[in-house]
Amino acid sequence: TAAELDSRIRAAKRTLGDRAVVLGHFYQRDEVVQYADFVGDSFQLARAARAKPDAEAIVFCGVHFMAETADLLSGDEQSVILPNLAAGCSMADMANIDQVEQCWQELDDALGAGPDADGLAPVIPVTYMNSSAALKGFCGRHGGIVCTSSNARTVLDWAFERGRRVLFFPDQHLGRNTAKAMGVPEERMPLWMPNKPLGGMTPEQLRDAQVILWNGFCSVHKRFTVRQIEKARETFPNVRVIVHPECPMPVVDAADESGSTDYITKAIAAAPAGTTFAIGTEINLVNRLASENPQHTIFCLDPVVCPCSTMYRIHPGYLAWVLESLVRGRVINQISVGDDVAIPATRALERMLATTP
Ligand code: CIZ
Ligand code: SF4
Repeated sequence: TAAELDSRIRAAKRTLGDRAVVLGHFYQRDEVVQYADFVGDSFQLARAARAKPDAEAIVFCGVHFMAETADLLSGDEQSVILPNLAAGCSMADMANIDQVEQCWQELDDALGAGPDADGLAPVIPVTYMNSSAALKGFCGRHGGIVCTSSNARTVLDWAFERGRRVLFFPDQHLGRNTAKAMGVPEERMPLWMPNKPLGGMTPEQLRDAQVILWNGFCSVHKRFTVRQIEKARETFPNVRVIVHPECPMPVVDAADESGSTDYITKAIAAAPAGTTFAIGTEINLVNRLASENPQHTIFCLDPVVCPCSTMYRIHPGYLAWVLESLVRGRVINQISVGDDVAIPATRALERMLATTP
């Protein structure tokens, strides 16, 4: 029962004390978040892991790529545990490393590998944090970098100082919304379709491209529509609509603002009491923001509940299981990135940190 699970989890956490730290992503359900020592986005949680060097085990309630990032940024002696190994991310899975290598080979053949007369590389690979460690490592090996939804624009500026074009993984929407805000015309941000020769584009399109967008998306944020924004405005004429930049471009354009979880949280905190917000992001986060901010009216743009189905795979039962195993001295469901990937992936992350400390 829920009460039994609750007392098992609390007892295990008490026994483990500082030896284990439980991290909870913003999109986790409240039944899990209640046990988290830190709650945050993927990058904040990876940093929280590093800030707890005494914790032998980091129990990461989130999805696979986030646990990998925590392993990259945490100490060598710390083990990162994902309570349910089936908690992946469909977006991260859309940029499969073999397809990425294939794409890179084709780009090399079409554009040449070396820098041009201005010293600019033909393509700089940039990956969103929401990607496998293997893809971060790929970017690290090819002069590329990682970005988050908060610093995507700064990171693209960094990339354009070094290259003619950016190859952006895996979220086409974050890439397109960011490039558009920087003034890149839409016809110069073609979509790369894996498994099509030259990604399905013509040699001219490729030559003129500024941002080549990998064909990935988040199934949660892709659901938001312009119609939902219109409806919210019909019902609440003064509503402030904020959406995450993983939403499609027409939705970002129709919203009043777009921004990362951190942006949304700060905008809500800074608003005068009594503001009405319609938010286009994951439902667990929106509901939590609503209950933590009773001075405002806050609702999710999508009336049909849309949690992230893979985040949802972390259940208190799995948490009890991994914590009790730790009590018995057993590390299960460990996520460990091998050095061949970890070294270049960390390099790509460090480039980002140097750009946006
Ligand atoms: O969409 C996601 O999964 C996000 C924004 C995660 C994160 O914490 O970066
Ligand atoms: Fe992946 Fe989207 Fe779920 Fe985030 S919300 S973990 S990007 S599927």
